Amino acid sequence: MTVPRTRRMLLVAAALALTAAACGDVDDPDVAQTGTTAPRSIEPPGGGGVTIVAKDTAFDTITLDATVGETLTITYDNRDDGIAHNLRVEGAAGGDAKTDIEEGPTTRTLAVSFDDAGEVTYFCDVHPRQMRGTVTVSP
Ligand SMILES: [Cu+2]
Repeated sequence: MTVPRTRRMLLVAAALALTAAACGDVDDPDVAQTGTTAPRSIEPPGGGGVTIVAKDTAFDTITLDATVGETLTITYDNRDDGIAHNLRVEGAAGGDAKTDIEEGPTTRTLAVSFDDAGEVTYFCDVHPRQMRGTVTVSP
């Protein structure tokens, strides 16, 4: 007699635990919602975005991917204090796309698109040997 009774109590305890867990699940979304702020996004709507950091007269990113006809938005972050850099992307639709040559720190955005598949080069006009990379444009 004592064994079934113990089992029954364990079942009741288990059921209570499940109920408590279920209540916790119901409460969680409310807690998450009250703690959630408005979504923030630095990405422009509808376009792919990448960041290139210029530091110590070098790019941190030397390969990029793009697709013909799609806009690639590049955030160019020159972190070299007092050193002038820019970003020029050769072979973009309508001619080279480039930012102004400016001393850092400065951040600029460059939106580029490509009419043809293949590989194109990007570089800094001031330091074209040290600071350069390749965009692979897919059809
Ligand atoms: Cu440079």
